[in-house]
Amino acid sequence: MYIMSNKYIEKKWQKKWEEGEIFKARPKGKKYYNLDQFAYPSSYGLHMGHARTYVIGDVKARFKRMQGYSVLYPIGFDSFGLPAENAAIKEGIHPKKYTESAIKNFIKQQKSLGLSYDWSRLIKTHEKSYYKWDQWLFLKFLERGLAYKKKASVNWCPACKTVLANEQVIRGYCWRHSETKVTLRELEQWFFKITVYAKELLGDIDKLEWPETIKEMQKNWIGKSEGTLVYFTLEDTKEKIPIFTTRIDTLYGVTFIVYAAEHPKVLEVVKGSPYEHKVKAFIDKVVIRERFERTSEETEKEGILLGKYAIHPLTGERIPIYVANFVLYDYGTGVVMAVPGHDQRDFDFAKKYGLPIKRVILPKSNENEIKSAYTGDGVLINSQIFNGLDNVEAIQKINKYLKEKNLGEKTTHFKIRDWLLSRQRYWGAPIPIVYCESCGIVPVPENELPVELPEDVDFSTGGNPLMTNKNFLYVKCYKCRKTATRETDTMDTFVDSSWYFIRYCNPKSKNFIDKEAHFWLPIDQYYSGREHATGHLIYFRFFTKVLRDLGLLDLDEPALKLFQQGDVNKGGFRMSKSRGNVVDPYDIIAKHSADALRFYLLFVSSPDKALEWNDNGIEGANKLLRKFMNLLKKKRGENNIKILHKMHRTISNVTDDIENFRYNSALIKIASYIEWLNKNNISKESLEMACKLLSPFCPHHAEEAWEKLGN
Ligand code: ANZ
Ligand code: ZN
Ligand code: ZN
Repeated sequence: MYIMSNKYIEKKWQKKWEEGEIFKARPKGKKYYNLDQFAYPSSYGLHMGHARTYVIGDVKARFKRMQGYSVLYPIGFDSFGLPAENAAIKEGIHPKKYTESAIKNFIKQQKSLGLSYDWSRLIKTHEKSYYKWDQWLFLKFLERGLAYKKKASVNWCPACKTVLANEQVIRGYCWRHSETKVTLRELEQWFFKITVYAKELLGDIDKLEWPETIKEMQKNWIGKSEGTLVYFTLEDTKEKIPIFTTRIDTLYGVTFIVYAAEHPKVLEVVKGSPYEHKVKAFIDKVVIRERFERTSEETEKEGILLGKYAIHPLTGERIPIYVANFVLYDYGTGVVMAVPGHDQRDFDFAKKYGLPIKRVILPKSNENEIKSAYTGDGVLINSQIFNGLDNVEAIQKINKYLKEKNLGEKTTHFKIRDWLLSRQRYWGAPIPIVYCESCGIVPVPENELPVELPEDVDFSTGGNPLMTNKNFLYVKCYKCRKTATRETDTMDTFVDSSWYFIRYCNPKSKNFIDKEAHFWLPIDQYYSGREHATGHLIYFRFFTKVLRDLGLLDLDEPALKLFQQGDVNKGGFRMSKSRGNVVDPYDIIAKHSADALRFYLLFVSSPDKALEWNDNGIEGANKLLRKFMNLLKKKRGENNIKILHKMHRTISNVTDDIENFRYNSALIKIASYIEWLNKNNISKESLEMACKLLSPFCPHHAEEAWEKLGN
């Protein structure tokens, strides 16, 4: 009876599913919002890594439907972004054309896997019906003071005459001009004030059922640091130098002060001094030429004297001031009190430049010579009135003392920075702002949205192509009707993916949010990779909180559960185009079957662990499917205790395994059940149960057998 080809079975059921709108999400009853991360439609198409995560999500969706849930399982395309624009520049294809053909191909591949998406909710971020809402949200953020403009430095290629994204800068050179060094330029750019939410974003992490590694990465990224703001003074001018430290207990061990190279004070204090020239050259080297390497651990610490002194707040000592590459401008106050006795970076620097190293906390072991920084706890020494205190206690005492003398105070710093959303790029959502000579920055009124991205632009000029369309560029000011110019920056594509999960709830609605959104949200199960831990996975949490505060959502968090799939490797390396070790899922499906591929991807390893691709593995999957289909030929009898026992045990175990993403273990039990049926007397019910158990994993074969059994 197993004469129907795999191809035929797959086509047949995929067609039936589509025509019957089987997977259309209907908002009633118990809901389950199952979400695969947005797809980026690259022209390479879908690779095995995608195939694996999609199949993992699809099993869950099918399983939850079988349990009686209304399942929302949508898909869409994050279709703006740099790669499409690069292709346009390099190959002369319009990004829209490039993107749309890539999407078509992607959908074909997704469908061939038999994924049970609700295709009626498909969204594409490059369509104006979508990005209109990016713009609308931008205006809301602006009203709330959560969007603002400030100067920030960007990578600039003098040959391209354009801004480069970080990934277009290769070891300090332009990706298209390997001879041209990238420089820095200060441009006015738009930011979202994510820092306002730093505390809440951090505090709520523990409410999430997410992989610990991702939660840890977010905590570090947000980076809460409790410390002290202490004031040294500049000897010459008596100006205060505010310094952030987490180790105020080491205050008496400070032997020099270090500024970040970008700090404006540096040039100010050396101006007109004999040090000026050298300091300028040093800054130029660090800030521009070594920009990309300097924060790495291995980079040699380097600095230069400013020829100025700071006065220690408690001892009154004169302390030399340096500028060096290892201090970051945008952390703390951009200046460090260096304690080489207890901080290893400071120690390395002091060794290199022959600066004094002083212990102020007694190391636990005896020492004749100081060989490295001592970073442990201990008792304070060389610290005047604080001598003899335990260092943790000393932090409290010194803080109190400084506060009384107005020399410092306790403070908390976060590492997270505001989100720079401006891109000097064409292929993105235009920021809805115009600039008018009389009125200044004028937001585009809501009823004028969307600000449409024009198709007719010139990619050959270098620069931002949007500036080449005069009809786009010049506009009547919305306030005074005089000629104004449009903002030509477009939005970071992470804006698009920060709220897409809301749009799926009502993709065609005239409102941003309607009743259905409240039904489906929050996401019950999300699938995303660790590469998004400190990007997308923070941004969509931030948006959710802002939307809540705007009164649009009543949620604190977008996704309660997050699943992170393991890599797909071949030859021990993660599959990737650049490594040349990709296996195309489409080829495997064409050669074998979607169900065989699905089975294989889920069987060989636990979904959260790496999977080593093996070309022979797929044969095993085929064999099992054949065995399963051959059961249909077997003579069927009545249920008996033995059958019922085996069957119900399997149901119970498999259910539990699927619930907990132990798909491989579920499949082992299903395979053994099929094996058992093969060797024992079987009933119709036990066979039907095999179909049901297998159907989330290999839905085409399961449906076919189910139908053959008369259902
Ligand atoms: C004195 C000191 C002594 C420090 C000691 C550490 C150990 P976290 O915990 O990451 O917040 N720091 C402050 N601002 C900096 C900047 N802009 N660039 C580089 N380093 C900076 O780290 C806080 C510590 O990092 C601060 O405490 C400061 O060094 C350094 F035994 O001050 B510490
Ligand atoms: Zn260039
Ligand atoms: Zn105006």
